[in-house]
Amino acid sequence: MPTNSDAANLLDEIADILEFQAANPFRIRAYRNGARAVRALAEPLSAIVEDEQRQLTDIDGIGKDLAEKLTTLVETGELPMLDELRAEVPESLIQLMRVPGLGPKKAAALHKELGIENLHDLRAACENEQVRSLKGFGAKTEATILEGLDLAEAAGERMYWAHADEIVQALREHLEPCEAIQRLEFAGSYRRGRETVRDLDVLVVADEPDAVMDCLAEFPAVDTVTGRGDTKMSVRLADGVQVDLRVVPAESFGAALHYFTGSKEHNVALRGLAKKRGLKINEYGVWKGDKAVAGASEEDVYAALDLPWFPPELRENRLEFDLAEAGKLPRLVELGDIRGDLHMHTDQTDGAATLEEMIEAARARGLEYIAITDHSKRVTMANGLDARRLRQQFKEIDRLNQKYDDIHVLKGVECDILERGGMDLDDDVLAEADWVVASVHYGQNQPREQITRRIVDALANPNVSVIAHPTGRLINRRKPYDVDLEAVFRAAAEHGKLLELNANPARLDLDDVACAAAKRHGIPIAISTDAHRTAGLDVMRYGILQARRAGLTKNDVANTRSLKDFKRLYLRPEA
Ligand code: DGT
Ligand code: CA
Ligand code: CA
Ligand code: ZN
Repeated sequence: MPTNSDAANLLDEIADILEFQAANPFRIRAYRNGARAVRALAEPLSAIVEDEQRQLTDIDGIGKDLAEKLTTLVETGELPMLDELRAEVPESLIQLMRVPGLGPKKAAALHKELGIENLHDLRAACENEQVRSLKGFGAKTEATILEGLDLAEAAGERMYWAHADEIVQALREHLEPCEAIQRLEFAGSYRRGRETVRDLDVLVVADEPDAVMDCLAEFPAVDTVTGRGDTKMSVRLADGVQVDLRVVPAESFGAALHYFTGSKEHNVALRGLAKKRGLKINEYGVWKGDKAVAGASEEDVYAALDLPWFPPELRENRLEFDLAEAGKLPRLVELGDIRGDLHMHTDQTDGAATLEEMIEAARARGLEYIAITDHSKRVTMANGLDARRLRQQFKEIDRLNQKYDDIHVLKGVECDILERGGMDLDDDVLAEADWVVASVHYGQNQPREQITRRIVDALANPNVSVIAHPTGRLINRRKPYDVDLEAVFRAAAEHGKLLELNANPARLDLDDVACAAAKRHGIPIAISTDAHRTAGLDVMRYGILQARRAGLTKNDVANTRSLKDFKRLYLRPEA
């Protein structure tokens, strides 16, 4: 059960994110006042919630809406509104407003005026004295922020792959002009597309290692050089991320790339296979006695062991060696295979763009079909749709489908699975939709049996097409529900339903292991962006990476199908 101080912190976090989003000041103040009131309470919130004679609304600073949320929080440990907000704002921006001396308002101004996305941008802007020139900032604020950044550096979680990728892109751009570099590759968990990354591993072929290391030292985001040898260097960036650089000879590049791509488990297994053949494998090459039989390319390294080249995403010693042995190493799905996007929101609920703007954005990205899936009425804080408003939206979609001939818009809805079980909208309404995404947003802390039953029952509903973010986890921030995934897989397979791989880098839900299991059950996966604004459509690539790690091929992913095939395979005949 959350303590008063936990509850107050959560309300403050809601206020922070709302303030960052420039929400209505009265709304923000309501959460701040609520946080203060809860912090000041002389007894636990639960005592008041459990006492039938008393109401939370009796407390000064707690209105009806807040009282409801706090009751849910006390009874279930959940604050669904905060979960939604956390999924809307990139983690790097939340880190930004956490920097001591900054806060949401200033963070929003820096984001808006200077395009600052993360701690690294922030440090750069401070050091270039760009921050002091902004209205409402000054040299003193700038210095305070720099001190705050030093504090934040100690944080040290694994970062989202999406964040690692931002650093990699910047670093690539910085290193590319360095003439000493002949080849450059990022290895490690980043290359394997793992959902989180601890540090970055860079491999370089160069004649003059010193020139390369000098160049890395000049990368603007570098805070400290933590180690430097003849061919090895480690640096720490302003946001605390470590980068390991190794310079290797061209004839060993493949072996080194293989070794430092990992995973360690994959490498260990490979070493075992080499040993069986009387070979030795290390970061310099594959060896027969002291003669190198391979090393320049990864293909050579694997070929020396009679193995095919493994896509890095598969190198976890989970299924890749068995697949290779059976000659069934799959051709993995690619971003270019995607033709549709089956989960997105508009300003009718908690999205930022209009229906037409979302359609235009999807067209601009070359999508052939999309499903508009706004929230249902249970999600009051997102202004969820009731039957009347949903039918209104369907009419609007019919109208727009007349207008465009290069994209088809499916009439969809993201319908909540109620806490007590059952769907938030009546079956006659759901039957009018082409595509029904069923979601758990409330009652996430229910016992395993109860929450599993809700999801399994939803899959049995003939109107439900797919389960969205089936485990509800938020990477680094919230555990999955205690759901029996095997039971969910059995139900999905039995009823011919799909499961979602939500591509939001904070969700990536189902994860790689679960997607691979779903595939074994023959369940088609829908990789969906769950976009809440037009730019949200671009997260598809993170979902693709996770799908590749699961060994999914184009045919395993429902939204690679042509509209015609998609309709034939996954929609009711009348849709
Ligand atoms: P991370 O950084 O925790 O997200 O994950 P990785 O996989 O990037 O791990 P890292 O940076 O410690 O090492 C990079 C690669 O180097 C790793 O994937 C495999 C290889 N490696 C590191 N230590 C060992 C080891 O003790 N044995 C073997 N066989 N390989 C290792
Ligand atoms: Ca690493
Ligand atoms: Ca490393
Ligand atoms: Zn959604």
